[in-house]
Amino acid sequence: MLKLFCFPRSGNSREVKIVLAEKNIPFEPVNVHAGNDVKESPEFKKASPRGTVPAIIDGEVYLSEAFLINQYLDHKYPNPSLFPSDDELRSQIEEFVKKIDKGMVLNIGLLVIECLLKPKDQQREDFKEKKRKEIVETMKELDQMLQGKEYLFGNFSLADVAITPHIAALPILGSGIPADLKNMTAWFDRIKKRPSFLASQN
Ligand SMILES: N[C@@H](CCC(=O)N[C@@H](CS)C(=O)NCC(=O)O)C(=O)O
Repeated sequence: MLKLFCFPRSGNSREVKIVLAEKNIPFEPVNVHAGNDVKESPEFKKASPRGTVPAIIDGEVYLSEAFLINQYLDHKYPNPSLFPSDDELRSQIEEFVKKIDKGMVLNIGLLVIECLLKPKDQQREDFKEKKRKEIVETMKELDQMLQGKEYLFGNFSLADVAITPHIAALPILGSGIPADLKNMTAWFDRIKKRPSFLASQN
């Protein structure tokens, strides 16, 4: 059975869990933060040379990086398809995910460190506000992109998967989708209704 190295609150791991659930692929989750030595094991190091989760072992395939794993899964388990076959659309999604990783996901990661991992007396309020503002700027772009669409690229795809678990973390970081971003609010409501989103929570 496919093995997924992950931990419960990892947004990047959740991206892969969403795809596994959408495609109904059985898997064995291995929590690398459960007080075990998994991170030191040769199999984890082979799957994830940089030591990050998510990482998978699927037969002979050892792979890390959420988007790469999800592309691999979509290719091997094509139903339902989450990555269009059209080359132009694929490149657009690839570019989009790179941009979102750099702008949005990185900023959310920095907020997690600042708000949740640092001792209270070392947290910088001005830094938090700056990051929250940058996140809202990206959300405004997403809201425009979603005008007249159900999902970012039409049908539900790896583009939606790459961002939703991170958006879900915003409320515990003193942020969230501003109410005036109506397209994004409606989109996230649709996402939350998908069984894969619920299934990926743990
Ligand atoms: N670009 C990578 C980022 C992976 C990443 O930063 N994962 C975090 C957890 S969300 C991690 O493994 N941090 C080290 C740790 O928690 O031990 C991806 O998309 O998979």
